[in-house]
Amino acid sequence: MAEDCCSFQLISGDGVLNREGLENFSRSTNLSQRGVSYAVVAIMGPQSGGKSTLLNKLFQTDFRMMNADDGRNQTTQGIWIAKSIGIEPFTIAVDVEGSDSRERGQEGATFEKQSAVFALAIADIVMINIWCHDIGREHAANRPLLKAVFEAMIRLFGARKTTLLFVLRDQTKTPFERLELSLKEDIEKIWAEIPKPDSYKGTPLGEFFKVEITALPSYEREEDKFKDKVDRLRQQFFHSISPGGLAGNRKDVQPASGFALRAEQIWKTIKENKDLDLPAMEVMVATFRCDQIVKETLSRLNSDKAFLFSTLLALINDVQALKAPKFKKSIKSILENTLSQYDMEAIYFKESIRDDKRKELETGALQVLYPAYAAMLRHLRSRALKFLMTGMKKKVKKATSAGFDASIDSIVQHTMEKFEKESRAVSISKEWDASAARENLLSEIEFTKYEMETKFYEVYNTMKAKAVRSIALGIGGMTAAGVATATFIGDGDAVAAKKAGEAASTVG
Ligand SMILES: Nc1nc2c(ncn2[C@@H]2O[C@H](COP(=O)(O)OP(=O)(O)OP(=O)(O)O)[C@@H](O)[C@H]2O)c(=O)[nH]1
Ligand SMILES: [Mg+2]
Repeated sequence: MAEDCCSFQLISGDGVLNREGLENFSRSTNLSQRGVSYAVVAIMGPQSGGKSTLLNKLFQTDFRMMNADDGRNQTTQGIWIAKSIGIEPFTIAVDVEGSDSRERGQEGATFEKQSAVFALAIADIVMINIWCHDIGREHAANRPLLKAVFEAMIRLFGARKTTLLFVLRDQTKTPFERLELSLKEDIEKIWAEIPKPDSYKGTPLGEFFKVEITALPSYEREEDKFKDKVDRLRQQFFHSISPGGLAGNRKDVQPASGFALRAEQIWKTIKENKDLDLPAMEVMVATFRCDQIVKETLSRLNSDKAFLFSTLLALINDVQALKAPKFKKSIKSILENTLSQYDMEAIYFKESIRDDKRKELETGALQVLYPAYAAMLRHLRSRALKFLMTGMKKKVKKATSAGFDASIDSIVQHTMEKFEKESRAVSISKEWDASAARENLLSEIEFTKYEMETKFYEVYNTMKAKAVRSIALGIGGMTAAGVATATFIGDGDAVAAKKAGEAASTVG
């Protein structure tokens, strides 16, 4: 299926911007994914000068062209855009309503000026489409247009270095060099005439623009030659943004993902007749877009959560996974993947804004992933408790009269150290600390210890009391109680401790 150029009317003849169409265009052409690898080419010039025809031939677009049988009436109204077909990098073609229109009358001048500012603010290359025979003519239609373009550029100075590509239509027998010279003189004259703020007085035109000139044979009279020349011109739009390319000198390129918002804001400012402060606008667009990218990335992470958590849960329950820190690796790669999705889209926006928003994304992503970490901590806590119980039981069985505490203190310490180490090993952020889980574990240990201790001393003290009672009764030698007493006096303490230890080890 042939690729769709997705042309649409961006700004109506009444100056209303079609925001939905613009968003739709960005989406369906995947414009946002282009980073700074895209170019914008606009065309301006007198009405019925063959602008739409030229764009369609150059970029295989489908802008409306005048039907020759209808007479020279206005065809393109407002501003249209389309994606050029088969050109790398992605090139947006902008078709601007013809200047000097009969239909518009007086208020046409306003729209003409507004569209000139708009075209210069968004396009890397502005084609000025003029009739060859108009060059050098004092009252030619292109003069007010050039004035409008230059004045607009003064308002935008510094923001970008636009390429002005003059396309001279219906080339006559006059040698191209003569035409070129004459046009350059014209341009310089108009440039000299326009009022400039003091700071720009004497600034050469070349500071603002890169000027290129080309001429085309008549489409109507020399169609084949026209086609050949247009094919060659089309080649110049391949790699136009590379050094030496048509737009190789452009400055302060803004990422494609902010194109829609930027176009909207630029037009709004122009309509309100306010000063276009492009650097300030870039900050606004960057903040808004980076914020949007954060939201989109987080919402993707949230919708993948069930799947991601099931993978993590399998790792939590896999004993081997803990030895090889698979859980941490896995959760870390989820976070990194989330951040890199953001980086890919946000990379060309102003660094300070991009970084601030990235931190917000990281905090948000850590919040989404936190339940998996909390589940891991619960798992580690119960592992630590099991470890403690096994250790305590072993130790308590070997307990001596030196006391219960001494025999198990080391195992408690060992358990806590193990928990600390393991919980540190699964955390991927300073914000993720295990202090609450540690507190819980400590109280659980405390309680278990208390249970065992109670049991231990219950048995130990009973036995000890029994032995003491037997001694007091003065019975020795023959009776069972006597044996117990004698044993206790000999190594009885150890026996009591052993018995107590065995009893205590049944706790839990
Ligand atoms: N003489 C001549 N006519 C042309 C040329 N290219 C296109 N045309 C004719 O000029 C008429 C206007 O063409 P469009 O492409 O609609 O011109 P436009 O500049 O887009 O017109 P508006 O959008 O109304 O400003 C059509 O009849 C075209 O066939 C050319 O190179 N020379
Ligand atoms: Mg047109």
